[in-house]
Amino acid sequence: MDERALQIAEAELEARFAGRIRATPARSDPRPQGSGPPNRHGMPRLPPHQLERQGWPVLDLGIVPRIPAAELRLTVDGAVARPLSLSRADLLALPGAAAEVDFHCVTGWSRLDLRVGGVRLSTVAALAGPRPEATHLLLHGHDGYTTNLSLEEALKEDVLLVLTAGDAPLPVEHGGPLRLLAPELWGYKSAKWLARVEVTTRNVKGYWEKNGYSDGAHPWRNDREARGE
Ligand SMILES: Nc1nc2c(c(=O)[nH]1)N[C@H]1C(S)=C(S)[C@@H](COP(=O)(O)O)O[C@H]1N2
Ligand SMILES: [Mo]
Repeated sequence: MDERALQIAEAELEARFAGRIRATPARSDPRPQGSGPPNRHGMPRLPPHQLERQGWPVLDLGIVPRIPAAELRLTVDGAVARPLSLSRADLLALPGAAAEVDFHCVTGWSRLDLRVGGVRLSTVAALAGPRPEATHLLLHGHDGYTTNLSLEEALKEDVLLVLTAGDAPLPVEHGGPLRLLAPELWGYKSAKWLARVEVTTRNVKGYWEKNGYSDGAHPWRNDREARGE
C-alpha cells in the first residue's frame, strides 16, 4: 500500500471508531477519581491510590526474551483482509509517531511523561485492514504473555508500537525491541516483547484478565480486580 492509500485507510478506520473512542471511560468519565491537574484527556494526572515514581520500574512474569532487533518480526493476523509479517525495517518505513505518555501500573505506581517513539497501532491496523466483524485484539508476547484490547481502545492515537524510549532503543527489560503502550489503561494491557497482534471477532481474555485483574482496566475508576466480568 502506498503512503497516500495508507493515510486514507487509517483515516477511514479512525472515523469508523471515533464515536466509540470518545465514549471510552478515559475520555468521557464525568466523575473520574484521582488527583492533580488534568492530564492530556482531562482526567486527573494521578489515578486514585497511585504513587508517582521517578524511574521506570520493571514488571513482568520474569521471563526476558532476547530478540535481536534485526530479527524482529511482528505478525498481524486473524480477522484482517491482509495478514502481515513486519520486520523492523518495515515498521521504520511506516509513518512514525512519538508521544509523551503516562504509564499506570495496577500495583500502585505511575510513571508520568515518558517519551516514546515508534508507529501508531492504528497505522499497522489500517495496513492489515480489520474485517467488519472484528471487535478486539489479542496481543501475544514472546514470553507467552497475552492481553486483550477492544478496538476502540487499541485505535486511540496515543497507542503506540514502541521502538524507542527517550532517544534510545527501547531497553529489553521494558519490552525491547518492540512493545505496545496503551497509556489510558492499566499497564498490563501494554504487552512487552510483542510478537503477534491477533485481530478477533469476540473478546478473548489475556493472562491477567483471566487471572484476577479487570478486563476494563480503567485507572480513573479504580477498576482493578475482575468482578466476574
Ligand atoms: N510480555 C509481557 N508484557 C507485559 C507483562 C509481562 O509479564 N509480559 N507485564 C505487564 C505489566 S503487569 C505491566 S505493569 C507492564 C510493565 O511494563 P514495564 O516493565 O516496562 O514497566 O508490562 C505489561 N506487559
Ligand atoms: Mo502491572
